Amino acid sequence: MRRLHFLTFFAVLLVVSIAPKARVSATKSNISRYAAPGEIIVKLKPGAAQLEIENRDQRSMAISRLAGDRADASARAEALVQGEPTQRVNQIFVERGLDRVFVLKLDPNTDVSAVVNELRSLDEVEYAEPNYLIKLATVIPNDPDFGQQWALFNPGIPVGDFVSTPNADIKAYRAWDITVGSPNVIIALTDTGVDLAHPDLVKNIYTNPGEIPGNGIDDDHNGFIDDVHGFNVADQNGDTSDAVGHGTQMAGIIAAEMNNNIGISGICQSKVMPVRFYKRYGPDPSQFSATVADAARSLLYSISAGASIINASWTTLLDPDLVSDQVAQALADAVKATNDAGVLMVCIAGNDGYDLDYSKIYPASYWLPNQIVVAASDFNDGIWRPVNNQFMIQTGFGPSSVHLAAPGVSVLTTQAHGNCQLCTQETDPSKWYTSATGSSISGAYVSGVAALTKSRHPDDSAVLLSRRIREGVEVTQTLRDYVIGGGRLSAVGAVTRELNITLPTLQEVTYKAKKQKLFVFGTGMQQGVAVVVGKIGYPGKPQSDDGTAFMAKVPTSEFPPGTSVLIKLRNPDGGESRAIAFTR
Ligand SMILES: [Ca+2]
Ligand SMILES: [Ca+2]
Ligand SMILES: [Ca+2]
Repeated sequence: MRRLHFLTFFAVLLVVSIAPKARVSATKSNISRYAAPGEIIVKLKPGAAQLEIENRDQRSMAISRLAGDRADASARAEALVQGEPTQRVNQIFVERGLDRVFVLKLDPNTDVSAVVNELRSLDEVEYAEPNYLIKLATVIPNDPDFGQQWALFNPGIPVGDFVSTPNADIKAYRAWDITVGSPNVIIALTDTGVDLAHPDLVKNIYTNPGEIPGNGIDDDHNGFIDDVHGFNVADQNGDTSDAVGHGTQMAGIIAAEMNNNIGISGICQSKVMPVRFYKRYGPDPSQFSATVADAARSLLYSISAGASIINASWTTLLDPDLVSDQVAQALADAVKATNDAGVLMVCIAGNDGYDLDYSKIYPASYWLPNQIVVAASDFNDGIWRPVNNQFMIQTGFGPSSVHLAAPGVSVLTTQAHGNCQLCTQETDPSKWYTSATGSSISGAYVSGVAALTKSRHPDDSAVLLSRRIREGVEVTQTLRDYVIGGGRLSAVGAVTRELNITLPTLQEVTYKAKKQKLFVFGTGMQQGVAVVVGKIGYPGKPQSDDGTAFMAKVPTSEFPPGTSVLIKLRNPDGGESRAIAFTR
């Protein structure tokens, strides 16, 4: 593990700025520096008596009473799943047990680690964990003129005081000869919100066509009131303006408007859907925070709203002394749901110089098939190092755990205006731009390229999109020790990449309802094939030596009698069979 000394300063700054509330009880327990005071995420086991209680308030009370004496009159348990997801999405959530996850809110002075330990010993409880905090991964250089759009096309332009290397760029211009991105592709930006009034972003912000703003009614019946330009899962309303200024930086990289004679150009002209999970709790710009529970909710909303790509330029703020204990299981459940739903999830290696081969950073380290993990590279195709110490590494990396690198140093992007920590006070919109550095930025580049690739190949699953991006990289010697194969993102490489895939054929399906076993018969099925029922993939187990029969455990609820259900096969390499309709 390599770490930066001077980053300690940054870490302290972030902890203080993100979690000022935590200072109240910081002396009590180390956990309070890393988790929301008094908050615990608890997942009940299937069949727990509390889940049977129909009345929401009574159920909340019953669950909070699991904390015993520590649950005073104000204690409550909020369901992790918000709104009322559609049947298809709800199936995924139920399959993952997300409907059994609750956020327990106790007195802020509660000794959280003691309660967590008690809850873990109860029969009803599957897991319990502190509600850890989330941290952003952008650094702002001091020099406002530092940034350029070198990352898109670099003929060797100077970047600030530095010389850059020609062709150390992602070849965006060549990809744009093929596609600039379809407006039908939605990138969910799970972040701090977006400056919705920014003239270089306004055209490419997603608008929900079925929702009437500000009438307090869920017009499109998706379970979320007034979700016009995405949703604010932290405050449970339609306000997706930028609470911090971070999301606006991401939005500009991904989809700033091209050829409008102002500012910059994003990688794609697809639609960015802000899913805000950062909360402001006071007038001072430093008063914001975010928790694992709300990050998980942002992922669930992204699934519900039909995004095909999720940008996650953030990581959990884990206590380095307790890392092995801190898998953030509720976040893992939510990421698994994004995998079930076939949404590509772009994750970052973080800004703390950790080697992810040895240190776990979440969500990157869940390492599910729909996740792609990125580290930050600079304008010479080098790994991102601090300017004043070329022996240190600043980005997270991993020669066998990080898929690729993408530009993350001193790039020009859009800046939010108004009253927020990373906001500009300028009134002239032509000055609403900033230079930004960090693996967050690298994540945004990958999301933009993913949107271009999806626009070119609309039927691609998350796995196929990920493969085109990973196999379309430019291999560099300079990055070889830091990311798998030494690859740096290439937009033209991803968009033009042809894949070798094995297309399975599904010939016959039988279902044994009593044992909940679905048998599939066909050809071309690989080890690890998934049987996809509706949208959910179930792992297939081989039933014959010649690989022509597999079995998956699928609950009866998937097959309402008399209803036609589509079933298909998906090989681990991304090859999918034609779907056949099955009726029980
Ligand atoms: Ca709605
Ligand atoms: Ca409405
Ligand atoms: Ca522009």
